Amino acid sequence: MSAPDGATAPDVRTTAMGTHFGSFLVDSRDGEVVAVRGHPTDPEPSHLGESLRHFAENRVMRPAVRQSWLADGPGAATHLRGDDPFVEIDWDTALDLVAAELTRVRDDHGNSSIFGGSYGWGSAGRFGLASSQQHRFMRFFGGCTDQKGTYSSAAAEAIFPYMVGTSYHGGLARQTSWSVICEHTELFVCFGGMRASNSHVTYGGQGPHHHNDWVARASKTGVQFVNVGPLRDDFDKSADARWLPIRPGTDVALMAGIIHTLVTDGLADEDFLASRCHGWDRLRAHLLGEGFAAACGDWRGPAPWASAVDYDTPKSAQWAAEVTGIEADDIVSLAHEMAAKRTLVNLSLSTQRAHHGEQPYWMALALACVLGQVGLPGGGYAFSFGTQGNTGAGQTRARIPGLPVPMRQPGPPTIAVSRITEMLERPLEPYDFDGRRGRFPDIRLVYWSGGNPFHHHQDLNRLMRAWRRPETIVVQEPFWSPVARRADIVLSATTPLERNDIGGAETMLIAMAAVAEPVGESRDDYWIFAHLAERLGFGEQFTEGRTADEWVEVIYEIHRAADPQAPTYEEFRAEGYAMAPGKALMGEPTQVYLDAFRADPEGKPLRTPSGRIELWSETIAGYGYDDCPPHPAWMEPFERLGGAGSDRWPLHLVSNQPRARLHSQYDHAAPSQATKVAGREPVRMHPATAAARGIADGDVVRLYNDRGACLAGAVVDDSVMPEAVQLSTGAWYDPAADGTCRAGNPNTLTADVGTSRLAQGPSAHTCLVEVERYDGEPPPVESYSPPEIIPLTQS
Ligand SMILES: Nc1nc2c(c(=O)[nH]1)N[C@H]1C(S)=C(S)[C@@H](COP(=O)(O)OP(=O)(O)OC[C@H]3O[C@@H](n4cnc5c(=O)[nH]c(N)nc54)[C@H](O)[C@@H]3O)O[C@H]1N2
Ligand SMILES: Nc1nc2c(c(=O)[nH]1)N[C@H]1C(S)=C(S)[C@@H](COP(=O)(O)OP(=O)(O)OC[C@H]3O[C@@H](n4cnc5c(=O)[nH]c(N)nc54)[C@H](O)[C@@H]3O)O[C@H]1N2
Ligand SMILES: [Mo]
Repeated sequence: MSAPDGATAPDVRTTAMGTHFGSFLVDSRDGEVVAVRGHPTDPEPSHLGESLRHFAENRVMRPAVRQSWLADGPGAATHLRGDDPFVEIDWDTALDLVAAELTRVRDDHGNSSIFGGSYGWGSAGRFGLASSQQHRFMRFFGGCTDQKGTYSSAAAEAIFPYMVGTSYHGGLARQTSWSVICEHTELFVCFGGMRASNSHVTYGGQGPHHHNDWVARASKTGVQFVNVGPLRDDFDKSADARWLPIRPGTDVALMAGIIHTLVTDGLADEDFLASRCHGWDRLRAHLLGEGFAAACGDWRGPAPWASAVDYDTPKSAQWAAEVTGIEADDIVSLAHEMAAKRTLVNLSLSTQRAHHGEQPYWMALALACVLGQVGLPGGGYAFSFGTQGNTGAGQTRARIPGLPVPMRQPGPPTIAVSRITEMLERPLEPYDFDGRRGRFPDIRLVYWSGGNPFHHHQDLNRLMRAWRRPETIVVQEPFWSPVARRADIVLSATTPLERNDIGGAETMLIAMAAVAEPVGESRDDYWIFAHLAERLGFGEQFTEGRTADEWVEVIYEIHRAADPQAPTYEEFRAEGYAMAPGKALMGEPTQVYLDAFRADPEGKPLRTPSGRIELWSETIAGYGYDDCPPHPAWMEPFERLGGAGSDRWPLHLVSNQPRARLHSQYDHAAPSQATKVAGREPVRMHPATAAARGIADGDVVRLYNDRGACLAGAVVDDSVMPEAVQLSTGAWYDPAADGTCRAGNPNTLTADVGTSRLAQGPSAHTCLVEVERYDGEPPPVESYSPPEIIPLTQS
């Protein structure tokens, strides 16, 4: 593309790059990135772009095999995964090894014994996305055990169809627009706040950033934000949000207390509840504490949830105060204010990444229904504002095609994505998932590309033990990341900066262009899978005879066939980007969530069994789960402040998304490293919390519970409620011999428990800990330098 303003010298080349955190212009000289600038269309580019300058650091230079595996074959000394040195090998040898191992495992144990779910964010390229590459490869290979759902929104995804008859992701695109909010909303109550840094990111490619601009505009037009959550700064100061600190994991109790107040004070919108909701009578009986018979008496099947739900205690403001730590008077006045004003109730995803995470999304919908404002301009129910970039900005994703992935084979099973440790621990044992009873497969080989389970999974020391069970683990990774170090065979992959691709940035296509030759002997994921496919006899099927660059062009042409106004491929590459006109209209800038249903509930029913919003689900009742009742309900989580575990572990761990990186990506690079305290991930705590433990700003501290421990650098800050500590995710897992992570990864502390048998989602945000000052010389962090490598020439 032509050099736009800002290119500094004639030998500097400017190319475009699309990422999950926005689009950028990359200035490079001789394959080195000299500057990363926000795309001209982006009013507020993310500072995360700076990380791209570090794409060549800490790289896997060529294929490498764990020494014991190379010497003694599959299953050798698996307890040394993560400790063994790696032996470099050439590509031919590596591809032969992997092809032979895939064949052996498939022939001896069947396709189900290969786990190829490969969860993770990888690249934002429509062609290069490693997980699509891998799925295409695995499906031509005959299939593998796959995964369903996400770490992001599993519980919301599971409960949505039962509540409103649409998918969670379908609902995302239909969110009430900011322009409507600015005009009509008076009170915007946000469970989990609206963290500005989180809104930098959208899976698959973030377009121009508009979130902060909208928040500022809304604030100026008089929208009062309420931040319900453990951190004051989950809202930018400029939004002037009212902070309501709550014990994390107790939002459902607060919502129940508000509903109870509305009902007993005669403020419930009984017309709306009667005409547009199904099951309100039952839910009301439950919340008023009228007993099981009043709430569920006419249910004829077994009701195992009855033992987990309290039907006898009224869920009054007083009751809610004891659970949440919020004063009863404050709950009552919030309830009255919500009823008096045009009120929008928003949930971040954090509220559902917790034990019984299905319930906050369901109870918040019930609350919006009791207020009777669902479907009114600026009122009702909202989600993902502040969780994902540009929610409500009237700008949705154009359908930009990607690499075609064949249908899944019927044979091998699908597990809930975050049940991986259990799957490895309990082969062939049964488990429940969303109304089905399945059996865990007997996994012999794990194949991963574009994700980092030693970032994303909970209770990493437990995962580490389960990770010893498969005979072979293959990982495709550009960097010596925590998962690469724990593989048997590492195939060195390129980053998006070493290949051409198409980025789909919401309503924009980005002509992602290589700025450098592949680092070392790394190869594109496509090249790797294509060469494996050739060895396995389906090369032609996998590649269709195309090079990577030819595929990129074909994908563009598929897009162009659907959009005749799109420029030619050559024009697109020369310009560096193209808009996808027309498709922007998918996200009407003045839309209101569920307005059509509200206006005409008979004519435009929801796709639920009753055609209405379901506050009671006959289908869920039929599942007979003890941990997911057929109506929204407060259920005690396995631990919480003021509840189970808090006598020994008095602090709640908030392991939220990091500001300075994307999950674990580029944690080794300068922007993320600049945020470290005492060389470790910063942990924020209230001055009183620090003082009570003799902790000062900058100290190395140890966080611990029964599951594990990690070190971190203390930051004393009164933006954190006194009973919580905040340690963001993503520090590169660096366990010492006793499992203590020296870098500060919170997933050494979190529990690996499914949200319920419905969603089986991750419960990362349900976690109690204690913190102490670390006295003595803290051990150095080792995860940012490569493991011990025996170079190719010596092996
Ligand atoms: N405690 C706690 N844990 C959490 C969460 C939480 O809130 N609390 N949040 C969860 C959530 S919402 C998510 S989405 C997950 C995220 O978990 P992941 O998506 O697994 O995390 P990433 O660090 O983005 O991992 C992407 C990996 O892909 C690699 N990669 C990048 N580009 C390429 C490429 O082109 N090719 C290949 N082969 N590899 C590439 C990167 O180097 C990196 O190792 O974490 C979850 N974990
Ligand atoms: N910069 C950056 N942005 C990101 C990402 C990233 O890695 N980096 N990851 C992206 C991804 S994959 C996802 S899924 C989204 C996730 O988006 P979310 O799930 O919304 O994000 P979190 O950061 O986990 O949580 C947001 C806030 O919720 C609060 N919170 C935690 N637990 C509770 C609770 O029980 N109740 C209440 N009321 N509040 C609570 C915390 O204070 C936290 O700061 O973020 C995306 N945005
Ligand atoms: Mo996520």
